[in-house]
Amino acid sequence: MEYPADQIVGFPENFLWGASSSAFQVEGAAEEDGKKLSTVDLNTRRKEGRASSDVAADHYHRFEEDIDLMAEAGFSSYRFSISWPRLIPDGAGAVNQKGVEFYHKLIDGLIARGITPIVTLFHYDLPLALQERYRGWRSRQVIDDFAAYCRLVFTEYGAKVPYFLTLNEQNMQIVYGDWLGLADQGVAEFRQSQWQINHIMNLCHATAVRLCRELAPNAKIGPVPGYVPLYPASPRPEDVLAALNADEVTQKMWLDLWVHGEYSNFQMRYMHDHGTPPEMLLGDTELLASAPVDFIAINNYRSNVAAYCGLDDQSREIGLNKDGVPGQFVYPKHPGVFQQTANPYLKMTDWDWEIDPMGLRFSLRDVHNHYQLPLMITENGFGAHDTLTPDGRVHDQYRIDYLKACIQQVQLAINDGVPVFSYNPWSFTDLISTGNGISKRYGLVYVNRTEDDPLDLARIRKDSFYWYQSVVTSNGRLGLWG
Ligand code: BGP
Repeated sequence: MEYPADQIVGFPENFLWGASSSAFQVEGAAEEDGKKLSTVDLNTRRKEGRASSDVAADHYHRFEEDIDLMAEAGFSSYRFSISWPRLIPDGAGAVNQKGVEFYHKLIDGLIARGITPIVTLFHYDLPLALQERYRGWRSRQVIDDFAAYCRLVFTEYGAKVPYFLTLNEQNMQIVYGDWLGLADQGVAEFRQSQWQINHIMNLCHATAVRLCRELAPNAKIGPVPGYVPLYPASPRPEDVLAALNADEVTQKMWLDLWVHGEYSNFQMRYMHDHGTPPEMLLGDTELLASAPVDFIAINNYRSNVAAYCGLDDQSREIGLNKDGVPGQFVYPKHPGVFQQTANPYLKMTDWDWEIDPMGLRFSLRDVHNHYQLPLMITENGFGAHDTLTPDGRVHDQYRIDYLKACIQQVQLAINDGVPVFSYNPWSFTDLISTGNGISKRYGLVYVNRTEDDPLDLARIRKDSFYWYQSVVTSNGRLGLWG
């Protein structure tokens, strides 16, 4: 729908404006004050020539300065994750009081500044000890250990935090395979066990929802999928069905389960044909069915195109662009299901991500049409090679252009009737990317460091900071349409 300018409603008065981060990408202090390593910490260390999570953006030591800057920007929300191995260094057993105190200070500091904490329980940082002890997500033991961790989080912070998120982008962790170290014995082995891993993650998700109800009854909890609209390559029915397939097998399968509490016939069939279906034990079905969510949080950066892929075609794994030189992305092929292709109508970032603000509105409409739940946006952003210019500034007009177009689309989705209640772009300060160190920057605030030298880690407000500040402080009345 298009609307005349005078018919575009504003953002609701209590709309939450903020930004987003995750522990291993922003905190640093990877082995300090009792914290031990996570699987993803180790992963970042293995990426040659890339900044690791050892220092990252040093938020652990500079969080007061960072939340002062958030207050200056006028934020009313901040989405971040708690590090499991900072709270329970070995994944199970002894609690690290210094870690517990750190998040109390962070949460109290936010609340004192009028900023609502939105807390992710798990953002890729599985305690390394659990990977070494029983291969992490491959063992059902992780469900009990995750439950103990969640119990600690809800008991300590549940009265202060109104919104919790379960496992960040569980769907993408499975779809991308070897992206974050899940394929520790190769992609072929991972593909055989992926549905078992995913099932165990689903049980962890459901366990977290149930514990939240019990221990933090005033808080709301929801899942946070990576959401990528899937457009058909053409009106050819084969392509349209391929897009439907792609949508199901990369995201709707997960959302259906989290919202409806059971695997659909389609999912069961797909899991059976692509790997090994999960082992269902007594009580699993009941657990999954007993954990309806309160809202859905979505992370959206781009859209994809799907085309027909015949059964006799060669299968091909996705290949992410990891160095920011355009043209590296490898489009995956799933014979009999779909293949991903380029979108001739959209420009791409240097990392070959389609630039598609309207895709955000599409996502919000699509998810709300299917599930009829309130929505928040927990990630959306523009990764770029930013430059600190001789005037001591970062002129990131490209990021302003992108975020402005995205927020316009959020406003239009609200006009369409979608109940969106919070927007948190990725990221507040620069932080380390999942695969590209510090070279792929997303922040509204520049962090002065290079890949191999932490320099002074100074915080420098980018042009996008000032622009976003005007949007936030005017509740979207300034900076969007003029
Ligand atoms: C999301 C992750 C984030 C973040 C973001 C940008 O999928 O939840 O952790 O990193 O993507 O991705 P990247 O860092 O690879 O550019």
